[in-house]
Amino acid sequence: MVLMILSLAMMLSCQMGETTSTESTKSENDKPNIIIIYADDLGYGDVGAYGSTELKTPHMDALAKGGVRLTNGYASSATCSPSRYALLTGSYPWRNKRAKILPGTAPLLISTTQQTIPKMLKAQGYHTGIVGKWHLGLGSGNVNWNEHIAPGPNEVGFDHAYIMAATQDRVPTVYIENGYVSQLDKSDPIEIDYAKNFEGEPTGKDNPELLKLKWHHGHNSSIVNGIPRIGFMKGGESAKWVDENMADTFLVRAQHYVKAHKDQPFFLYYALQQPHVPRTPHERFIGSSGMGPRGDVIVEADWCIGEFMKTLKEEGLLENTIVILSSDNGPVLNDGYYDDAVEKLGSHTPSGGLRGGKYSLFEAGTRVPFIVSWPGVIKPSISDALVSQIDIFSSLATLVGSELRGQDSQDLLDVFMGKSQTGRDDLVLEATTRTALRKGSWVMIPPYKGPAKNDRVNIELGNDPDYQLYNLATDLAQQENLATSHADKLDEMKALYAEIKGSNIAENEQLELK
Ligand code: NG6
Ligand code: CA
Repeated sequence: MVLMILSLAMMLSCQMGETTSTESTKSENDKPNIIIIYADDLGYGDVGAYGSTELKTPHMDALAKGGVRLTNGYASSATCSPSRYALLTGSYPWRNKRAKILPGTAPLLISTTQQTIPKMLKAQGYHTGIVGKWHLGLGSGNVNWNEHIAPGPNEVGFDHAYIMAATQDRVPTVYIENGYVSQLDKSDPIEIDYAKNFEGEPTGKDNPELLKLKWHHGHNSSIVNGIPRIGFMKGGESAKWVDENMADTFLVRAQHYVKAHKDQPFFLYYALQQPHVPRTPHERFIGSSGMGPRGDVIVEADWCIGEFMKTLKEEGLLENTIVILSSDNGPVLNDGYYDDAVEKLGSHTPSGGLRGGKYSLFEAGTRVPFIVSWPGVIKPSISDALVSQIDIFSSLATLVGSELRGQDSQDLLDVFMGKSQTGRDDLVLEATTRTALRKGSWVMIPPYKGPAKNDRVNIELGNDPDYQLYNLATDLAQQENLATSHADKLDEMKALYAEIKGSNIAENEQLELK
């Protein structure tokens, strides 16, 4: 019956001189859909395909199994905003002095004149969408959250945007759809301030009795949904998100986006909020990992990826869609709330044996899960090639026939397609405005002032008064500093580092060049 109706419809459309839907889809399908699934603070060792045995991530593992699993894939930075900036623009974050962890009131970090992946793809006929975490600033200062909020994602290339402005732990705790706060009641306007509270409003610091989640450090300003946040917020009651529903909300939006735009090539940036704090699994996932909320939200994120992939399959898009899965920076356990991340970790190692974690110049800060899947096109493989998320820009440009290139972005399409094992020669790694250089298997970290370790998060930052030099080929865990014993190598690295960074040497950098 269905078939009959279909063939009748096709006959009719042919008679009317139109191409059949099958034909038009085929020609458009020459350009694959492109999806970037970007987790927040997911560590190298948090994924089964990267060695996690305690924490199960079957859906991420399935992507890895069917695609290229990169073992030397890096986020450009050990924190969020700089990594996202670099991912979308193909430029090193340290070129932009404002590319630091942004408050919810920060102006847009990407210039509207800058090239971005979505702009580049739009010019090649793609529809472009973002669902999830933005954290790249909005407006041009002093945003009025009750009116049209711009510039933002729509002004840097996204046709459609359904986002949270900053992080789940920062105000405003509302969703923003194409520049407008979703579900806002104008008679209860939103006010945001990162410096001072609004009179009479409770805070995490003064009203512990109102909290369902206790703060450990930071996170003691406004309370939303029983969770103390960074920054002060007043009003906007009807628009406030329910943290426990966030995963479902973004998933449904991402699925809807795919269904709505499947008839033209599309680019979707699906930016998951997990496992960043506050970790608030939906009740379906509570207890699912045995590791407390951090593990549970990773299980939840993995489920979301599975559901999302199911939608691609149901819509017949699997074979014409590239899915890139990665994370914006490495893992952290206690990032400011008492949520048992440390206490219930058991034998799981989020860093996968790498040194450091989020905020760190050591490997676990920036080396992240990095998977490229395109069923039927990419032959499953494991690649040790050195690649950065910065390279996605130019590689996708080549794929879709664009001549545009990101400033620091290398065309590594063949690596991402599993056809070559030759990645970058070198890469500058960044962590909270400090930088280091990787070249081949060597990593050089210049001297930095500052504590060796951030005790609150219990992570070694990579700071040392002396140069550090590690050979990852023999010392993946960065235990043996070879700066003295390999002085020639150190000099070579210093010279290249100075050449790449040029005048962009950070203020706290104790760089001594001969
Ligand atoms: C830090 C927050 C941390 C997290 C981070 C941003 C404190 C003490 N810590 O300042 O909890 O929000 O910023 O993380 O406030 S990121 O992944 O978005 O970069
Ligand atoms: Ca992050």
